[in-house]
Amino acid sequence: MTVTEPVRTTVGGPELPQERRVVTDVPGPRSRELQARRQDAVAAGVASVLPVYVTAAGGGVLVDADGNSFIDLASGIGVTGVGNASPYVVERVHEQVDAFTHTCFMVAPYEGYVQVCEELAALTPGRHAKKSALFNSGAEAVENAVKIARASSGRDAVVVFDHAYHGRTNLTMAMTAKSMPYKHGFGPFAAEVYRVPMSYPFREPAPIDGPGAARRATQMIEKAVGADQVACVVIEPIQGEGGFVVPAPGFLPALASWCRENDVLLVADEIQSGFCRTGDWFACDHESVVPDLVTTAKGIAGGLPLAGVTGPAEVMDAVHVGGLGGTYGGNPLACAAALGAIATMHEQDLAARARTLGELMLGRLGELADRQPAVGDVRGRGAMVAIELVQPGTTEPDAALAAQVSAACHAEGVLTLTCGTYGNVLRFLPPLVMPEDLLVDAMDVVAANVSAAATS
Ligand code: PLZ
Repeated sequence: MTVTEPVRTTVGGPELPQERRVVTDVPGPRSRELQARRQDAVAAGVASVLPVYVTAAGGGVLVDADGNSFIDLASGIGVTGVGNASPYVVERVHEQVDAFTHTCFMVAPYEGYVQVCEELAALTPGRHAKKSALFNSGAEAVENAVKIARASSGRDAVVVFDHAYHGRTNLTMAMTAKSMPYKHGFGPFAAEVYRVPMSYPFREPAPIDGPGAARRATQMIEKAVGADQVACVVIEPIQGEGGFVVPAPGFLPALASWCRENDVLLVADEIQSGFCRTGDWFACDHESVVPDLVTTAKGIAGGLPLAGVTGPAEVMDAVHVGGLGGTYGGNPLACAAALGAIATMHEQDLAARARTLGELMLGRLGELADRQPAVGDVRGRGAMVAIELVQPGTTEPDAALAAQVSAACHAEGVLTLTCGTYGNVLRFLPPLVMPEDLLVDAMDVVAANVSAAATS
């Protein structure tokens, strides 16, 4: 194939044609050219799921350098819930970039940072007095939540769960469960991190309800760590990278009660599940769980790097003055983007949109599971949905099938992601502004490819 001039779509956002369109091989010639340049310039350790080079994105699509238009079931790993180049985000960032780009909040502050903290206090679970600190990435937020928990409790131990993902920095690698690719060869890891069993209904060896699974975890904490040694229990209310694991009902409330009884801070890592993704502002809201600290990132700012830790004023203020911060944390452009994104979530009621998209996906995928025994489980909440692929009639993971289906979807113009400790989960994280007909089309492509690959 000769290298053709790219279709130059420089303006993205919701006005982009909302369609699946594959006009070249995937990746096409322009993307392959860029991929060759990348191979010489970009470290091999940084991988890409689908090496098509994006030129514009918006609504439910990504457009690449060859003019292909992909249905986006990734949202940049759960980031662009409001869509790419979302109008209020673009507007606010434009205004901010014209005014000033950076001062460092620790040097000379600005209103946007304060406003984002006010929003976080209002939106996160619980009506108590709350304060926040802002950072650049999810991992950095988790690190800081642990710092705050340790400073306020005077204790060292951090409890995390099987299948957890909390980041790639040294402390958060220790907190993350999966070795390859996140931890392999990168140790030694931070001390005083203890892992206990998660509630993972599909993979329980014997039936156990939510409170029972919580007791299993807290008994292990009491035996192996000692409750009075624990600064915090950190949990993703719905696990992300670990496989979109939704704990059994009652698990999170029982865990929260144990934490309260033992003066242990409960940290909800809502980095992937937060900001309307699961059909409410936060995944904890579904069972009315009020965590002590909440970590946020990803969906908060429509694609600009921003993260936060929010918690009770007295816990947050236990850290000495100057103990928290960083050069870029709460950068003015990122704060402007967050205020635009949050306004969009309110105005378009994206939590309701997430529920609608979720019902649509669960419906379609449920029908697929009924006729396809390779689909062992269909689960999720709101627009955070996944299927787990297995050897039919067992719970034996089939990672090869997940990879094969994902590649086939990519070739047909649907950007899917895999995840899970066993790599056998296909997960779906559409932008919450995705048109429904486009999502139906994407689900049909997924279903057809699961059926084709499972019976081949
Ligand atoms: N906590 C729950 O989902 C990021 C990671 C992708 P950062 N998940 C996507 C990858 O392979 O690096 C995540 C998360 C939860 C923390 C994080 C970390 O957030 O912004 O990637 O540091």
